[in-house]
Amino acid sequence: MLGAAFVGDTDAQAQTASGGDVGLDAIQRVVIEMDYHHLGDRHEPRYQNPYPEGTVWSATFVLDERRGTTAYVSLVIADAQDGADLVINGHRVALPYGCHRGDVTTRNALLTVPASAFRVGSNDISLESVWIDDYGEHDDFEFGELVVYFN
Ligand SMILES: [Ca+2]
Repeated sequence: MLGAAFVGDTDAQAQTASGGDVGLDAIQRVVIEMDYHHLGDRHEPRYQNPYPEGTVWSATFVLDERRGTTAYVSLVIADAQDGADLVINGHRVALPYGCHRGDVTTRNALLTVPASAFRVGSNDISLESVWIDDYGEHDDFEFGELVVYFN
C-alpha cells in the first residue's frame, strides 16, 4: 500500500508509550497519511477487529534529509494482543503492555529504531506482525496515524 507523506519540522514534544517525554527539540517528522490497518491472523478471541488484512503493511515516502541517529515511530494503537511484537524495517520492537483495549479507546505507542533503517530519498516503511512459535500464531494489532520522528 502506498501512503502519502508530510515531511516537516516541529518543536512539539513526542510522548513515549510510558507517558514520558522524549525531549525532541526541533525534531524532523514525517507524517504518513493512512487509514487504520489490522495485521495478524485473527487468533485473539478478545480482539475487537476480527479481520486482519495480512501480516505486512508498507508505505512509501521521501526523505529530503535524515537527522540524528534515532528514528521514533509513533503509532496510535486501536487494539493489540498484549505483549505483541512487530518488525519495523527489519527491526523487532515490542508494543507497550496495555495496548489491548477491548473498547473504543486508543493508546499511543512510540517505538525506537535506528535512523539508519531509513535513507535520504525514497523509502519504504514496513510493519510486520511477528510469528510467535510457542503459540503458533502471528501477533495481532490494529494501528494508524503513523508519524516518524528523527532526532
Ligand atoms: Ca494472533
